[in-house]
Amino acid sequence: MSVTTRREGPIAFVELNNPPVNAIGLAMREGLMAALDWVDAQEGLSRVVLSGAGRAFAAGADAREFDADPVPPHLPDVVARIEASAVPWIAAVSGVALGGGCELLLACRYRIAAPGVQIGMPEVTLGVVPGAGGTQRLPRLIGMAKALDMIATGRAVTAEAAEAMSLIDGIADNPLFVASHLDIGTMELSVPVSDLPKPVLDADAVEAARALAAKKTPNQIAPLRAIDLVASTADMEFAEGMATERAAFLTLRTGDQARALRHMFFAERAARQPEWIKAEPAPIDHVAVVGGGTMGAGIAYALLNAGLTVTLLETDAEGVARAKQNVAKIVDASLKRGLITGEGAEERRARFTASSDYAEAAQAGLAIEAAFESMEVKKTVFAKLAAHMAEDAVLATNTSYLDINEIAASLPDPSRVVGLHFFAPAHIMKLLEIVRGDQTGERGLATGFAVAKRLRKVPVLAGVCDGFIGNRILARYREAADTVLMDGSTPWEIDEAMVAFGYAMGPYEAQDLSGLDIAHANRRRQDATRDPNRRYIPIADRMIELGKLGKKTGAGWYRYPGGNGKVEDPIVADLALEEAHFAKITRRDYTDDEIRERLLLAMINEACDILAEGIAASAADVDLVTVFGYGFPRWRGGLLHYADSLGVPAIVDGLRKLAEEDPIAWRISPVLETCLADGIPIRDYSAPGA
Ligand code: T1G
Repeated sequence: MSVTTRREGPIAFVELNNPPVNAIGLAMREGLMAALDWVDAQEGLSRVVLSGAGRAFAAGADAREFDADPVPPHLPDVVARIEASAVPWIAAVSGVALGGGCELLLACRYRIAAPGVQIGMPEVTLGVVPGAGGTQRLPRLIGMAKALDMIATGRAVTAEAAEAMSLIDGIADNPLFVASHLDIGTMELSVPVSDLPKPVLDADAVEAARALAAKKTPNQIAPLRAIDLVASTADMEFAEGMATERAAFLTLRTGDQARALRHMFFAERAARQPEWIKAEPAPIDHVAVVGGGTMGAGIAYALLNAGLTVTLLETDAEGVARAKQNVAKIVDASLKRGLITGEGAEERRARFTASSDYAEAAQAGLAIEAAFESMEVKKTVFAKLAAHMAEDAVLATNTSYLDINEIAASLPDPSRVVGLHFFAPAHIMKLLEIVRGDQTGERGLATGFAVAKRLRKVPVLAGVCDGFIGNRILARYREAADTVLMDGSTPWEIDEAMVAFGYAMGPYEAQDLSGLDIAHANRRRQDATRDPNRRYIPIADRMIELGKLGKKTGAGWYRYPGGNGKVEDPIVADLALEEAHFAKITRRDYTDDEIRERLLLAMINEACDILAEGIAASAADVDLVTVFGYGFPRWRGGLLHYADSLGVPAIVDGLRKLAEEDPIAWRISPVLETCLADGIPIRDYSAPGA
């Protein structure tokens, strides 16, 4: 039952009940209409108290319905009936009241909330605008500036903030009790919000909202549309405003951006431990981290942030001191940014120790190795961990590229080894690749998913290959970029083309941040297995020879005078010209579209091979990796959701044309051939035997 009704004397109770978060689907809208009919049929009611069962008031409209045509009763009509009810509706809010849930609030004549609630209109995060009167009622109730901030950013507000802006009328530990004991007879109920005067146009706030949207959500349509709708309330009559809002909502929800953002919303929630993993995870209350460098310190802090106890292991006293300093720096930075309190910092410090004595980690149920990227170093570390920790402790490596099968094979029990690939900065980036070695046992995998859940990371199961899912795709992205660079472009033209696509930064600026030496080490590691017939672009190697390692050396693909903003470097442009000359290449200009086509098709092609090999379990997993680990624009839905929006035929056509230039580099993935032959999107492909 989605809506339950009951009566106690003159008080009617209507409860939203669609676990887990009272998403407002068709059944709930029908239930509310039935409740309104029931209320209308009652005699002697003083009020209707509206509440939500469980941990939410209502999480908003059921986004799973947005792909289908809307089915009446429509939520704006339900909201309008509540607002027009002869018997005043009183909202008793606990948990969250988001989107349509907040719009139900606005239909009520009095709103009381519990401490700790979150009230907001996050529709733009799903690529739509409020569709049940939010853009019309909210500015009337709280003013244009505050309504713009909530609706254009999707940011929720606390009970206190909501009360301060008159979005709610009061805060109480037991809102249901207070709502049912209000002295309706004497108190002044708010007039129906839609009857409130139009808000005054706050042109500065509108301009500020547009500027913020351009900065925070570039290329996204919904925030700008929402701003227009809120701004128009200054002179548009309510009914006209409602019609305009509804039309905007219906148009946006079937658009590419809304489909992409909905895809990401649900893919992120579906990213959890697969059913087939039955084993119990190792205890993770106490975790050993090996290596106190950037990654190790970031991982340690992520664990501390999740309330876990961390023993960080280093090789010697100097390493221990460096590790302590690195972790302390992160704690202090979090403190300075107000992310944690002084007490929180102390509490984290109390759960952190660093030592060169592996015996101090003997009680830990899990170890995460983040030592130097050398196979010999890792084998030594794992031998010491195995010697000091319980036999059933899970031993994880954070390696980005090295073969975890080889690490595992060096231990008596290889089943306890799993890859936990964090992304820098490890305490901020949400992606966690859980790498399943040939021998990795279910306990190791279950432990990886348990860590992801505890740290609120997005877990993606990956098979063992060079670079797993994300770095393998990244390698192709960079190779395609270097090829375009060699054949006629510049790092800044290529970066600009990809920023225009929606990346926060292009491949060259990104590499300057991470350091060119990492990719260089990987190219050297791959020398022995590289296809001699595959084109090799030597420009990046020349950069290393010139000591241009990136921002950390003051110069990489760009120069960073004084360590600040990036400046195009003519030396780099000349380097490309020189290498092209040596290779007897006739360079040409590349348009932004040509650059984007090459870099995106290279990644799509590689991602399809990753699906074929079972390295990734689904296209949605590849989307999670590219968005949460590599900055692929979320509003495009991730790499393969974007590919499917292009369509397999167009992708295959594009690759075939590029293959005429270079058949080896542009060999078409068999997955694309299969999808083309079967007429299916990539998301419907399943690897043989999957
Ligand atoms: N629609 C459908 N399913 C939803 C949902 C929604 N709006 N919100 C949550 N779920 C599912 C979710 O997929 C998961 O399912 C389960 O509920 C628990 O969610 C007309 C047009 C409320 C803060 O954008 O922000 O209203 O995986 O894992 O971490 O103007 O869910 O268990 O099968 O996220 O405690 C606007 C979206 C909609 C809010 C709870 N509302 N939801 O977080 O649990 S558009 C939103 C959230 C709209 C109107 C417009 C969070 C949460 P499963 P969870 P959580």
